[in-house]
Amino acid sequence: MNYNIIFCKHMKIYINTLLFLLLSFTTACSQENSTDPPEATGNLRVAEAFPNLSFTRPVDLQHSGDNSDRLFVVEQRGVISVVQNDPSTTEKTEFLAIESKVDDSGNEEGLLGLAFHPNYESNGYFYVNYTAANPDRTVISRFSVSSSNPNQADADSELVLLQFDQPYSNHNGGQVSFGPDGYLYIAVGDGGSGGDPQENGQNRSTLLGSILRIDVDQQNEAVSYSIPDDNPFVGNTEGFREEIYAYGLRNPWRFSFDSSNGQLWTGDVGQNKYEEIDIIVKGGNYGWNAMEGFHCFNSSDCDEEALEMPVWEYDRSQGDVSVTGGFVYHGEELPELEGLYVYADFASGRIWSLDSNDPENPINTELLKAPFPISSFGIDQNQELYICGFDDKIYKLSNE
Ligand SMILES: [Ca+2]
Ligand SMILES: [Ca+2]
Ligand SMILES: [Ca+2]
Repeated sequence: MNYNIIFCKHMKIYINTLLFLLLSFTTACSQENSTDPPEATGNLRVAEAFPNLSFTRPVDLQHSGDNSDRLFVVEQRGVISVVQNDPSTTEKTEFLAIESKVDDSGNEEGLLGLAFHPNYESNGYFYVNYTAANPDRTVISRFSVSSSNPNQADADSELVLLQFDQPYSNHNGGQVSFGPDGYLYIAVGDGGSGGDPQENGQNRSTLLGSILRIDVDQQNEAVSYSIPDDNPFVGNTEGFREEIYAYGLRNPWRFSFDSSNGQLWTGDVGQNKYEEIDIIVKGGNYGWNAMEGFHCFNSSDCDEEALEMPVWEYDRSQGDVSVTGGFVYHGEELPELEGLYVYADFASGRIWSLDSNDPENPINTELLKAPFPISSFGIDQNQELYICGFDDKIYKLSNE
């Protein structure tokens, strides 16, 4: 046993915890100094969805699409819990536990995303996105539910679809989601460090800095997926990875599809100045690291031609640090949000709605400032919106 490695790993966890506490502390201070009401602006407030339950560093929330009204909460350490979607529930069941496979020693590492197959009810397949060590890498895998217990996955059923090296511990993307086309979309960050030192964002011969799209239902001879025929770089002769759907992204941690029109919305985390919201189009180049938001990055002049501009950006002047992409709301409980994109800032806890019906004049409205960091949003089978609080609780927006 190499105690040095274990010691270093624990030191790394300790340092990351300190950094996180520092970030939380800074957030708490800025909230105290704010003249805004701490919890509510307008009629909306945050309310605990499951007052009797806590989750350790929840980073994703999904439903299984089988009308069972269950919610699956992903904990960064490598655990997925399942709960019945009832606010009075006192029970959570461990659906999958893969801590031994997952490397969560870095603040942005761990089990980061979960997607249920569109035919989950019949095939029992679900997909995860996690980081692993030796070597540091991202793993995209399929698992199966147990044949005898719908609240238990078969931990031995892993089929690895895709792995790629991670040069630094941060910027690992995280989202995995099926699009309305039935293909699996995967968020991949630029690899990490700061400023994209390896220039992965603009390099289409790496998967880093992209949103990928693969077909998990057709297996190629060599790998357990195939490339959709109409992926934008299919058949290229320049060595571009054919999995790439869009590129020039820094860390598109969370994305989602608008269920009314299929538009793909993402929050792309910025470097030091601007956080951005993008609508992702096939083959689009979102500019990183030539641009950060609407601005040239590290230069006074950059070539904006052929780049996709954000729908919206915000700067960091009000204590915001890192965008958490959300959903275009189509639930029933909050009719005032119908058709609006709801998203947040991780550190400040501010939650906004964005109306981009007139793309030339998007209307961004602050809904409220939550008193906790916001790692992710999720929806249930009725498209009602949930919030993963990094205070280990799950919340809903409420107008009551
Ligand atoms: Ca990384
Ligand atoms: Ca790339
Ligand atoms: Ca951009």
